[in-house]
Amino acid sequence: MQRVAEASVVVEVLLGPGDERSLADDVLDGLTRPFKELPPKHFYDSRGAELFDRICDLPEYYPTRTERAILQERAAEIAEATGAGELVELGSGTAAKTRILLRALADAGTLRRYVPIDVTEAMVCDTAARLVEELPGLGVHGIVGDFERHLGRVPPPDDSSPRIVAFLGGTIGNFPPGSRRRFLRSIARLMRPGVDRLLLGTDLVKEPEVLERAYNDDQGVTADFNRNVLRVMNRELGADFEVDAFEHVAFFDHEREWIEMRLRASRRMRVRVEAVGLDVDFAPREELRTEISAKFTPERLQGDLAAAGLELEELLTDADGLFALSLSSRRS
Ligand code: SAH
Ligand code: AVI
Repeated sequence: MQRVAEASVVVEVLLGPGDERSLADDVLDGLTRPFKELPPKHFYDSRGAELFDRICDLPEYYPTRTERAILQERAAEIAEATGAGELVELGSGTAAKTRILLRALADAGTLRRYVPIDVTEAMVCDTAARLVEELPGLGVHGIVGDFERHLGRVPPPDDSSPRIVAFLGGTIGNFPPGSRRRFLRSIARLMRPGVDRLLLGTDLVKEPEVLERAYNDDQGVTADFNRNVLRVMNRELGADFEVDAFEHVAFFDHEREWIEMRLRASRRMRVRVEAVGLDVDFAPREELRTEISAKFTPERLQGDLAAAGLELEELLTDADGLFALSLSSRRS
């Protein structure tokens, strides 16, 4: 397949000012429960995205460098096995690791289009602009949207060449188990049986000390990232959270095999969330769950994929078995 001659960038913005509604709904739902909880997508305003970038470079946070190393070693093989002309990426962020695969697909002469989807607008726009410079002839169709709501807006494949849907970084682990399988099923709907592949990054179960260190770094960057959701609510919903009055907590839940991040109130507090007319009471040491990050065994991964109508074809891991990239296809 030939690369197109002229580069093109389209960015569709599906999130607007009214979209604090989704934050408002999540706050109304999650902060009025007996055990308070918020979904992790609200970490990622531009400051949250920068903090996540810093997390990726921390010595304690092994997933990013490990996944990058697997990609560096296996990208050419993935390019050959898939022959992909299009890469759709969910939660694309800065696409730092994705570039490795995009280059391999470009080197193989098959790459035409990249479709990144992320909630952070600046990230989608910057990444799109940079990639068309770096990879002459590449078309980018960026989507600023919520992958839980907007997968239906992913453009259909524009020719018969295979598509890779990439979901990297272990972000699938941030879904609770039931919705994780439902989400995988909606990803499968983007794929043509026998043609397209899912490239999924999953963090693997390992010694709890290694896992807990990755979410409790010495510099406190993860703590700052965790507290960022309070800043987002203050700005977007006129809330008056006292950010420093909440302590970062991250621990491995051995039974569920996931890392759980929480924010613990240092004392009794009443917080006003003006935009939704809500007063939220925190008891001393009361915790608000902000993220789960599930860790996988190959069996759990295979089970989740199978439940979504996907068939695991290849499991690529590093020598220490820290992280896995898998290639799956949709069952016909
Ligand atoms: N894929 C990158 C980034 C992972 S961080 C990597 O592997 O390093 C998770 C990314 O998903 C962030 O860029 C965040 O903005 C995005 N994200 C989180 N929830 C999202 C949602 N519901 N819809 C779209 N993007 C989301
Ligand atoms: C994006 N996601 C896979 C990260 C994780 O490890 O679950 C988010 C993160 N939370 C704390 N550190 C990094």
